[in-house]
Amino acid sequence: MQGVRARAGATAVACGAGARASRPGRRAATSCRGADRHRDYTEGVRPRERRSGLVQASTEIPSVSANEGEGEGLEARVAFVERKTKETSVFVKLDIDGTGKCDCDSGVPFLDHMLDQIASHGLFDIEVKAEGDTWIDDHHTTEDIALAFGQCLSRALGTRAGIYRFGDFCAPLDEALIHVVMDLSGRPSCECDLEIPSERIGTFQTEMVPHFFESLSNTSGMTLHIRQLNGKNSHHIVEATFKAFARALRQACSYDPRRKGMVASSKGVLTQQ
Ligand SMILES: [Mn+2]
Repeated sequence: MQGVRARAGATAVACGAGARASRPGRRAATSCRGADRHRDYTEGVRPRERRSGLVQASTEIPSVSANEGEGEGLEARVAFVERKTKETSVFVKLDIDGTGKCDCDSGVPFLDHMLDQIASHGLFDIEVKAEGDTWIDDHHTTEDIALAFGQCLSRALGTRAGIYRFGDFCAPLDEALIHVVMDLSGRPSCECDLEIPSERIGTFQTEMVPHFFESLSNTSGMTLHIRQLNGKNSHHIVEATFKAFARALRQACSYDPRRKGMVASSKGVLTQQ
């Protein structure tokens, strides 16, 4: 059987909104708003959900004082995005500091199973409702959910001040062993090196796995490396990839108490302004 060797570089997304990445420079204009300290280390968080304007990305630079009193002026790291094109209608909501709840009805059953892995192992709350042109195939729906998820992540992270920024996790699933390394650098880049033996898992085309991650990387401003260290079973390989991604993302998003709310960058910014 012909293996799918997917080495994903930057791929221009097919159509639509201005918030999508453009090919040159592989940089997406994502927005950054709001505060960003981890709820676990604070009290009195004031939840506020940010609504995405899908087309315009805000260039507003938040004025967040890292030394504000603990629990004052902080916001929940929650965002949602609604995205409509002629191909799909997608709603994605993400709470970074969630409890692992997944309420996903993407119309692509295997993708729901994988989103459940992200929520469960990343301890994120994820809601996805999508209606897409799945009578053609799962491509547009999978891609657009990934784009919206990346946008949600970027918005929920705000300035990215105080977070660890880097994440690194290696997840086994039986014989499969997948290593995921990421940097929430603001720089979209995805190297996905998976050898998935079968072309489909159920009805899901396995070539959509690297495409999912490169789309997510583009709109979230994430540098992402995925390496398959071992694996024979396609379901195991893909599921271990999503588990490792979830744990690495949880690590990268977590608040580093030693950072004291400062941005983990010698340059001073982690956003794409
Ligand atoms: Mn499974």
